[in-house]
Amino acid sequence: MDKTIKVVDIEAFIRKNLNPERYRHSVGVMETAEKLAKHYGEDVEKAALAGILHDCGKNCAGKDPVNRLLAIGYPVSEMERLDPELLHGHIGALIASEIFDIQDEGILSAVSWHTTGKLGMSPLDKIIYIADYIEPNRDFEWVHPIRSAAYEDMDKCLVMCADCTLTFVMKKGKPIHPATVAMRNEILLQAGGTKR
Ligand code: DGI
Ligand code: FE
Ligand code: FE
Repeated sequence: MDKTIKVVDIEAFIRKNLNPERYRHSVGVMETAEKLAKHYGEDVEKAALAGILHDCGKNCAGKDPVNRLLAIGYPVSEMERLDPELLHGHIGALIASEIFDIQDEGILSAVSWHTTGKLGMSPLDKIIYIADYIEPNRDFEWVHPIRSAAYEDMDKCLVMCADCTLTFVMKKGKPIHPATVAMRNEILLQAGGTKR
């Protein structure tokens, strides 16, 4: 199937299944991911598809995300069981593959891990993680320095996004997903210990 037809189909699915704000956010992530991909010399079509798809697994409440993921061998952790919102990326990848026949591992990975990040992030994983933070509809205190860093130093920007998520999660008194800590440590150690 042609990429343009796929994006139109996916947009229609998201418009129907998610609320208008989430639809606008998804289009914003798609467009921002395309810009980042162009800037960093990555595949623009894959970035667009991963961007429009990234939150398609939202609203999976009541649809038993835990058992759906256990059934395909994803090892759902205690934290994810208690807070299934953490699983919407993995459910999104399932929907992408089952409903839209997206079989590209790079796209599926970027959708799966966009909430927590993971060890060994690919450039496309990083683009979607960052685009989710900086798309034009996002408006919060830390977004401005994160937006400036996005086109200067992708890894520095990734750490800034992770710091922001970790601060948000800690303020809420919730447990921190180990994949975010692993990703942040890995990037910082690759940079010799710090990105500041
Ligand atoms: O889906 P979005 O709102 O666009 O953004 P997202 O996929 O980054 O999801 C954000 C949600 O995930 C937000 O409600 C906080 C939650 N979250 C992210 N990291 C962690 C987390 N929740 C917990 N408990 N622990 C985390 O480490
Ligand atoms: Fe999300
Ligand atoms: Fe999102």
